[in-house]
Amino acid sequence: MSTKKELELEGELLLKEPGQYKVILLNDDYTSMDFVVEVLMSIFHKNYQEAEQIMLDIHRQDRGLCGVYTYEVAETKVMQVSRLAREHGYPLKATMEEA
Ligand code: TYC
Repeated sequence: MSTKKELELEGELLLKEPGQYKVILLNDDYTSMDFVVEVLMSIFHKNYQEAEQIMLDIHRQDRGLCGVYTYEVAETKVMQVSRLAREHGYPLKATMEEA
């Protein structure tokens, strides 16, 4: 059982600290490696070396962390990935999960 004080503190924390969400990029057999590097640089603000490393990790391990953001920012990045991929004819997908 939580005391009134504990519930109040919990409520304050929930108000003050928005949840953090991981944006994960998924591997597939069709998206080009160069395009994934471009996505990581343009949407997730990685430099070329970081982007290439993350892309290779995803290629080998099937998924990879692109960044941790608030819910709305994470949701926007997931949508930007699917839009850019669709525009270029690639099936690349990103998902988000609670950090
Ligand atoms: N597996 C892809 C290929 O061999 C490259 C790739 C890497 C695709 C990362 C998606 O999130 C991805 N062309």
